[in-house]
Amino acid sequence: MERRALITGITGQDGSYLAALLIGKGYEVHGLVRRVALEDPEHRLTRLDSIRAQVKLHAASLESYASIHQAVSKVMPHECYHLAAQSFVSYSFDDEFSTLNANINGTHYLLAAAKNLVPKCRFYFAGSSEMFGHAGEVPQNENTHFHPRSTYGISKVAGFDLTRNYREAYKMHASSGILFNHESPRRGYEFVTRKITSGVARILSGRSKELRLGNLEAKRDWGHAREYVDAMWRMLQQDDPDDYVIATGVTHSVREFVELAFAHAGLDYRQYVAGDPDLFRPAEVNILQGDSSKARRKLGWKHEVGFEELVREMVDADCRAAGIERKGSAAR
Ligand code: G4F
Repeated sequence: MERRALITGITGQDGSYLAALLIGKGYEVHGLVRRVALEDPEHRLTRLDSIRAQVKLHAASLESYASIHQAVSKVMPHECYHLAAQSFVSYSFDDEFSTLNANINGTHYLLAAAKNLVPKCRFYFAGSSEMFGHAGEVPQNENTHFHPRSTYGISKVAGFDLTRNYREAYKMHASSGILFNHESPRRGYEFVTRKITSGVARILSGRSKELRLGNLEAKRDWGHAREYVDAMWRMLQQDDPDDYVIATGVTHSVREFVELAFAHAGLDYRQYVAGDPDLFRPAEVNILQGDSSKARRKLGWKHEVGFEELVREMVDADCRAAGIERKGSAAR
């Protein structure tokens, strides 16, 4: 029997990798997108270019229960992956209200529509290591207390609690992945890793002379997004719903990322990177490091791509996109 999957946030980094994974497994893949994306496909659907003919897109707004209800009733999915969110932590300080509204209500609307229309649908919620925030222990696992440090983190805790409550109250197969930072050449330019690797390419091509960054001492557990979407799928194949930390278990500072990215391009970052106090956050998450032993044990999931390989892949991709040919850069 063909299985139907519905993905919110399908146009993003994770959504596009997940859609390709599910197509490869024989799913009929549907995506919820904003109407503007359908009207401007050249700019807004680029990550779906290679699979565009194989996905069915439906216009809906996460701010409208009616539009979500309508889309879910059309698709009647067997599996639903809720990835869409205002996901840029820094922006959540600029507009706390819209971050909370979009992220909490969007999750609630989708859960409610699934419960009303397809109660046997398996549901995935994209939780985040930002829920741990100012964590009391390192590394963090599924039992670590949440202490979010932004409205983004708070909205994800609320989404996590909603998902757990639908599981307990309505017996839905609803699971949350607590994903640590995951990157790739498809990462949005606003996030620090892509800002750095695209900045390296701009400097190499002579289009820029410096890169302005905020807190270089923050530490993150960075993995590859392509591997992390596989964990999402594995969660929904389990007999019972549950919550899982997905991480590499290794942490590096932003400074280490910068140093390696510039060095890979043959540059010394100290000559190009300038500190910008405006880019520091009002409340920072100083260190994230995940313990994904439960996912390894129960899902059989593990990461393969390490920090150095990830940084090199992102620098190489941005250099290629900028038309820079360098010796030894791996084509992918
Ligand atoms: O790349 P970031 O913006 O990612 P952040 O805040 O860790 O959040 C990402 O990962 C979460 C999972 O843990 C997701 F839930 C979330 O949606 C998102 O994908 O910032 C990483 C670190 C921060 O400590 C930040 O202060 O980099 C530091 N940083 C230093 N300079 C900067 C900059 N971040 C950005 N975006 N831009 C800078 O110029």
